[in-house]
This record gives sequence, C-alpha cells and structure tokens, in this order.
Amino acid sequence: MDYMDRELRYAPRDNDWDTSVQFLPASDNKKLEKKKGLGKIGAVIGVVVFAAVVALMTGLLVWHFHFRKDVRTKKIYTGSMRITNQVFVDAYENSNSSEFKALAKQVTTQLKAIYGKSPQLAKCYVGSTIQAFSEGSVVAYYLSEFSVPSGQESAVDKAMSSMEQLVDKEQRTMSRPGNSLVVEDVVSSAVDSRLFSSLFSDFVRYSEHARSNHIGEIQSPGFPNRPYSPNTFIQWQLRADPNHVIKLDFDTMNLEENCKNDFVKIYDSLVAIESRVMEEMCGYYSPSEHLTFISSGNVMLVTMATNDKLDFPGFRAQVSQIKRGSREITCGGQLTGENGKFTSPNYPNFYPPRMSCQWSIKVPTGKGVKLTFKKFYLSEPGQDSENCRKDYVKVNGKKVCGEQPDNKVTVTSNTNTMTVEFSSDKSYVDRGFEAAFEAIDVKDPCPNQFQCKNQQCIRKELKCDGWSDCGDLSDEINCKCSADAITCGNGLCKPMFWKCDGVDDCGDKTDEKDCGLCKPGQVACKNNKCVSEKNRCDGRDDCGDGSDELDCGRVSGTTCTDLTYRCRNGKCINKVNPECDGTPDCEDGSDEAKCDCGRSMFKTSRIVGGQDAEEGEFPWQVSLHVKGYSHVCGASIISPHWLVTAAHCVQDDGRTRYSQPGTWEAYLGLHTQGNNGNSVMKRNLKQVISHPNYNQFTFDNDIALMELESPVSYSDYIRPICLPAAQHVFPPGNTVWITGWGATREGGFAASVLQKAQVRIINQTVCDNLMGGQLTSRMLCAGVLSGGVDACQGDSGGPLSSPSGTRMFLAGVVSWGDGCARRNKPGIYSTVTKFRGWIKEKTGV
Ligand code: 4AZ
Repeated sequence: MDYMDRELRYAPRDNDWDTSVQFLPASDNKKLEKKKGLGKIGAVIGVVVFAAVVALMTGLLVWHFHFRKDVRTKKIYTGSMRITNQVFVDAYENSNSSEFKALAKQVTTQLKAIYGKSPQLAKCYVGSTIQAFSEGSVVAYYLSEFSVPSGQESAVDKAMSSMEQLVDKEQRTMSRPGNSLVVEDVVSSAVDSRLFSSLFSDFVRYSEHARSNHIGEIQSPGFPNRPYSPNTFIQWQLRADPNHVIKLDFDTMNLEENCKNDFVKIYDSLVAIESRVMEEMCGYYSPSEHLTFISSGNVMLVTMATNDKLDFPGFRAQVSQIKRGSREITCGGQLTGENGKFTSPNYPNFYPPRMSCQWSIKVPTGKGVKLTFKKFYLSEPGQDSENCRKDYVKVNGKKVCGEQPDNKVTVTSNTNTMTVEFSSDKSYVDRGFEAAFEAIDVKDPCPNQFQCKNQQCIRKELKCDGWSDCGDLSDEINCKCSADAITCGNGLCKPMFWKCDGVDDCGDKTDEKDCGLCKPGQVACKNNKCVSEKNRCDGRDDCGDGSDELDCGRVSGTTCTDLTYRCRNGKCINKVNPECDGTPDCEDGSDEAKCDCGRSMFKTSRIVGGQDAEEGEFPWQVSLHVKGYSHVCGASIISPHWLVTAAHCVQDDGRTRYSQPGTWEAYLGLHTQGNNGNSVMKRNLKQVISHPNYNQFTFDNDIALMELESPVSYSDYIRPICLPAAQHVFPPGNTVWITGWGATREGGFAASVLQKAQVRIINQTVCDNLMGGQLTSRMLCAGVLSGGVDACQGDSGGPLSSPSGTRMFLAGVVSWGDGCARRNKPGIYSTVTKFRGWIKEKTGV
C-alpha cells in the first residue's frame, strides 16, 4: 500500500486506499424473473411467487451467514514511539540507508509483539511500515494496518486506545531478547478518513531539512503558475536540527472554500497522527493575515489533500528553524511596575503546542493587581469551557479558555502579586492572548465607579440604566426600575421606548406582551392591521398589503404586492429576500442572476489588532478624495462603472464645487490612506448624480451616484456589494457592519486604516422617538444604543453592509447623526431599498 511505502515519490497501485468497501456479488436477477406458468390460474402464480420469495430469503440467509462474515474493513493507524535505548544517527533520515532499514525491522518486530498482547489486535493485524525517525532519543513514526471483520471496528479502536498498557505488558515480558527496544510515549490514532480517498491518483511525499540562516520554501504543486491538481495527496516532512523547532510561515493560502474537498493540515509530528494536529486550513486567507506556526519539537508534517478539479492557486510557506529558547518562543518571567503588557508566545501568530509558561506579576507594595485580557483566542475542537482541559490560561488558580470578547475578562488580586500560567496541549493551536496589568487600590478597585461582577469598572450612572454595560448583566440586576422604565419579568429594567417595538429586549418577551395591537389568535400585518391567524397563508390578501401571505412556502405565481419580489418575467414570489440566496425561486431564475457581488474573497477570520478591517474584507468600500486634498467621504462599488454615496457629500459650498465630477478622485481597493499599493485603483469621475429630492435641511433622500471615467476590473480587493431589491427587509435587531476612514470619536481624527464595527438595525418607531421625530421613511437607524459604536464624520457616503446568507447587501448609506457614538443616539442611514428604482433608472444596475 502506497501510504505505507517508504519511497519519496510513488504511484498508487490498484485499489489503493480502498478502506473497506467490498462489493457483494450482484444477486442473480434470473431468479427474480417472472416465470411463465402452465396456466393463468391465480393459485399457480401464488405458488410461484411464494417459491421466489423462499428462494430469495434462502439466498439472503446463505449470503449473510456464509459471505458476510468475510467482509473486512481495512483500518490504518498511525503513531509514534520514543525509543530510549538508541541514539539518533544522521543516516536515520534516509529511508534507504542500511541503518534505517535495520532499526525499522526492529521496530516492526516490536510493534508485532505489542499488538500480540491484545487478542483483538493480534487477530486483525496485517503489518506495519516505518515512515521516519527523528531525534529524541530516537522517535519512530509508523503506520499499522489491520483487517477488521465487519462490526468489530470499535473494539479495535478501543484496543488501540490502550496502547500504553499493551506497551507496558510487552516491556515487562520476561522472554524479551536482550537487544529489545525500550519504548515510551507511544501514541497512535486512526488516519483521517479523508486521506483514504480511493480517488487519489497521485501520492507525493517531500522531505525538507531546515537550516540556520536559511529560509526554505514549500508550496502546492504548480504554485504560482497553475492551479493545484485534483485527487492528490501530498505530504511534506519537515525537520530541524536538534535543539531547534520549525517555523512555518504561510504567505499564501488560497484553497477551495469547503474543507471537505481540499484542505491543508499541519501536524506536530512526522506522520499524520490525529492527536497531533495543529491546524486544518482551507479557503482563501488574506495576505495580511498572520499565519505562522511553530512546532514543539524539531519535526512538523504538512499534508494537502485535494479532490475533484476546481481551479485554486494553492499555498506557499516559508520554512525555517529557530533555536529553542529564542525570543519568539520563550514566555513567562517576572513583570514589575505600575502597569505592563505581555502576550502568549508568537502572538498574534499561533502559539506552539505543548507550551507551558508562567508570569509572576508584582506591583508596588500595598497595591493590588488588575489583569485584563485585551484579546483572548484559545479555542480548539473538543474544548470544554467549564473545565478547560485543553489549552488554557490560569490566573490566581482559575482557568480561562476558548474565545473571549475583547477586554471582557478581568481578574483582580488583593495582594501585590499575581501568577498567570499559560498551557497548550499536544493538539490544535490558536492565536493566544494579549494581556495588560495595572496596580490598583485594593480597598477601592474602581474609584468613583461601579465594580462589575467580572471585575470591570463602569461609570456609576450606568448602573440600572437598562443597558448591560458590564457585559455580564451585573450592573442591571437588583435594580428598582424607575417610572420611565419597563420592569421585565426577569427583574431587568429597560427603557420604556423599547415597549412593543417588536424586539425582545427583556430577554423574556415581557416588553412585547400586552401591546394591544392584536388579540390572541390574531397576527399583525406589516401595515399594523390585525387579521385572524387562520388567514395567514390562505392564498388571500387579508391584510391588504399582502403581508399575511409572505413566506408561506408557496413561492411562484403569487399576486404582486409592494412586499413581493418581482421576477424579470413579471411574475411575483412571496419569499422574503429571495435575491442571491443560492436558491432559484423565479421560474426564469432572475432572482439568482447578477449575483457576483457582496462577497469578500478572503476567509473572514477573527481579527487580532483592534477594529482595523482585514485587507479585502470590504472590497466594495471606496475612499472619495477631493483632488489634491485628502479623504472626504466614503462610497460603495455597485458595478465596474458606478458608485453609490451620500448626496450631502456632493453639495457645493462657497469654496468647493463638490457636485462636479472633476473635483473628485475615487480610491478603490484602498486599505491604508496614503498607501497606494498594487491593489489600489484610482479613478476620476465622469458624472455625479445627486438625488433630485435631497433636502439639505432634513437630509431626506441623502443619496448620490458617481460614474467612473473608466471602468474598474474586479480583483481580490475590488468587488461590488449586492443591491437589495426594493422589497428586501432588514429586520430590527439584525447585525450589520459599518466601515470607513472617518473620525474614530466625535471631534477626533480620521483613521488611516479602514475601520469596521458591528451595529444593529434599530426599530423605526423607537429611533424616531430617540431622534426627536426627525426620521423620514427613507432613513433607517443602526447603532448600539448603549453608545460607543457608530459612524462619524468622514464615514458619510460609505456602506451599511448587511450580511444575508453568504453575501453582503447595501442596506444603507451613512448619512447623519446626533454627534457620534452617543448613548441613545444611533447613526442614521439612507434606506437603499427606497432608491432601488432610481438607481436602476440612472445606472442600469
Ligand atoms: C458626518 O458628519 C457624520 N453618527 C456621519 C455619521 C454620523 C455623524 C456624522 C453618525 O459625516
């Protein structure tokens, strides 16, 4: 079997990697053929049928008891063991050397003896091959094959999971020859079933030994000139000198999106032992993403498996070795002073497996220590967040693990010292953490502030104000609600204007009860009428606006209303937001036409490093510069020729003719202001079309279109956002994104790197109350009402991007607000759905 072969490059043999499926001989159809009888008497037919059934049953029984027991599954386990009574020699790196062959023979003999200690394994064992050796004293990597009778697979798995005991038994055997190997640290696991694909037509194995002061490179075949090949399995065995570890730094990772099809897997081992997986990757990662991995020892394995053909470029990574104890991988130590910062090793890249670090923090005598995790990413499959049995951070004896929100985990100590431990186990690594400590007054850890249960300090006025400012609700419990607040059933207080707004603000729906709109047994229409529940989806428009007939499962051929989606052929469908959702709903497929929009080309990952967007994360974002000056407004790409922005950005004033195309230059694909790399396209404008009904006093109809002088080509960094249909709904409570280079706080400076933030759509009535009745139906509100997150000066004209399925839709255009990020003052956006017809008329998009 090839996977068990030792050659560096090899071709598969017939039936290679056929895991288990053995097809049974097809049943003899002739037996089942209807036989012509002597007469047409029913009784005769009955007898024939009966005989046929008996024959079939007998056949099945014979098959079951005679053949079926022979059905066997081929199971491959991979593992490693440490041989302590041998010394590593360089020749062990070469599988053709006599030294390698001699030790390999000894190891296979020993493996046979070990499996022999389990009757279950002994009877299924086929054989083992040694894949490689590495230092320490000598580590042997092997593959063992078993042929398992059907139904006994889990018994074999169980026996394999107690390898340690079998090794113990074998090592204690009296009759062992004197030159037997002394082994420990035996690990084994079943090989990832995806590596068994019988469709693999090519198996390749490469070896690379990293050297000091040298950066090697590994890459998928054909990179960067052609897409990687289908149905291929490749492994790269990476080694470093003794006392060194391997650093693997990906500069490109661009695979098919679905990990079931194509993936790259990194192991902290020389063979694919599942309990030593460091990370599995697929999809397209932004080049600005930190993707560096460090092994725990001097070996690492990278595997790549691909299935059917679909063209993707692949990956490239730099391989180097770093000395144990060098700065990148050391951690822990003494930290003193009033305040300071520290991170997990290799942050913001992936920490190595099997790390163990301890920091001892000491602040001036008489003070206490407060530790806050600014970033915290310690996730891995199978982690249990209660006991943190895998990777964890331990502060004052309490473990924290998983992924935690920024700045939300705070720990204080009553003395002037604190111990922080970090531990990573043998499998799966993550990006780690960034922590800050400061000295506090133990008696008053939150001077003039409220101390949350999670040790955070918040302003006193924020207690019992209806907002969870602590993040753990501790500022909102045990409150006596004021007269202008709702007392929720669960004891929380919420501002009165949340009552009956259609959103469950209390969390127990008490604020949405007794709203007096509709009686029990009735449903509310979009136009606020009430109709009987029985009228819902009965095929008749009982509401008068069609809302009782929306999303009823029947899709096509509905009567057209303001709320139904109109297909290109004029027919209407009653599905909410059917456009570009991946399902063709219109008979003519027009709801899925023109859907090359609203997608970032990169895998959106968690962001380390503030609210900076990742490069290419919002490829429709445009920066509008006044020529010779700098960034003034944002805009969104909707086609290669057209941008959408705010009308108030293009109104002349005494000094500048903002309404003239010649005033502007548009930067597409821009990430950092002033940094116009290859991915940035600069365009002049051909025309600027401000909405004819824009009202400069009320900001009503605050939308404008810009035509580019020459079209742009789409790239990873330049792509359009999807325009929503006029009937598209963006329900209150939905999370949407705001982006821009605007001021990072009210009256503050513009950002140089594109910023992003998440806000929620806010109910129209609630928002109108908050904004003193200044809203029109062409405005929509989004924000975080507890304050702190908002668009601001310079963000105007930019997108309010709303995720729907796998795409982003342009829900709004940044328009105005009462200051920025103030409490109860959301941002106001022009409602794009209201202008869908106008955009189509002017641009054809
Ligand atoms: C502006 O001046 C602006 N908080 C944009 C958005 C908001 C406020 C001001 C919303 O461009």
